[in-house]
Amino acid sequence: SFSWNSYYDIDDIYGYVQNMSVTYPEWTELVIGGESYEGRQIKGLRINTPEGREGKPVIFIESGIHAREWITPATTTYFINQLLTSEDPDIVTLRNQFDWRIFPSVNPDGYHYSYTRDRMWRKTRSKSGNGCYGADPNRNWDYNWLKHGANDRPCDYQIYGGSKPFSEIETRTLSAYISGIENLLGYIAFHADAQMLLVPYSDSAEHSDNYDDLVRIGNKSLQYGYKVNGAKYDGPASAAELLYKASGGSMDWVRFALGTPLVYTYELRGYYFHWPPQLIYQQGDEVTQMMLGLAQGSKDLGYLK
Ligand code: 0X9
Ligand code: ZN
Repeated sequence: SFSWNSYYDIDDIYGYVQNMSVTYPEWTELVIGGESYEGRQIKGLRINTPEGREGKPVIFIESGIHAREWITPATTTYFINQLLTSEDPDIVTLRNQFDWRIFPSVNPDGYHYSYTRDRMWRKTRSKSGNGCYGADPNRNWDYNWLKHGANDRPCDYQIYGGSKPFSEIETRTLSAYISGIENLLGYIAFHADAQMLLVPYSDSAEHSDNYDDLVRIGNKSLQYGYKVNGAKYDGPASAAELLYKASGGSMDWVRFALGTPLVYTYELRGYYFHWPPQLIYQQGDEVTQMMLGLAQGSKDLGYLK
């Protein structure tokens, strides 16, 4: 059965998601966020009761957009488990505060390929021309597409932006799902393994209008996380300034094309995308506290009633 001391292939991850929807029918709804090139459904959970979620802001969690960043789906299922089973009153409050949409793996084909064939695979698995496969799904969103830190070479192993914005079925369908969400307050993307907290812009050194709020709330999140393992994350700061300029990511599209107020990229821990499976729970507990800090910070700054 499913646990958090090993890494699982995509069928088991989605099986866990499906199981939770059956085990906690009052609290969860299985949701399909989109589909993949190889025909998989991108499965997620909506968490809260129908009455509980009414009028509550949505927080969306996007995980595993990069195939090789295995700690992100593992951490996200860990967090789902916390929301559904923890008796810690703070976590119970966190569950009840939002209309959660949580997607542990938004690049299922890539993840499966990384799991079974090529550990360092990052992209999708579409046929991209010249006999090569895949585009970087975090360079494929329709905001400043291909402007910085991406290229038009299908055989590039890392940062091929795709043949056009939303050329990949995963980003096209997922972005349509996200566009349909009313009351989207927060969007969180999990990556590995730079151990940083990043906010928009991803491709300009300018600061967006609520940049200072994003940094304050992000600091609260990092403070909460720090208490768990004493792990220090860099930031919060703009992705362009702290990491590198990269256009076409989900973060800037959700922030500026949709106008979502609170948008973050968490770069989790690891070493060349490896994180010991026996220690998934450490990353999971840290992220759970980070989400508590994020909610607290949002409340302190008036984003949340
Ligand atoms: O390059 C990325 O997409 C992310 N780093 S990773 O090493 N996990 O690939 C950073 C994403 C930050 N946001 C954007 N630059 N859009
Ligand atoms: Zn990544």
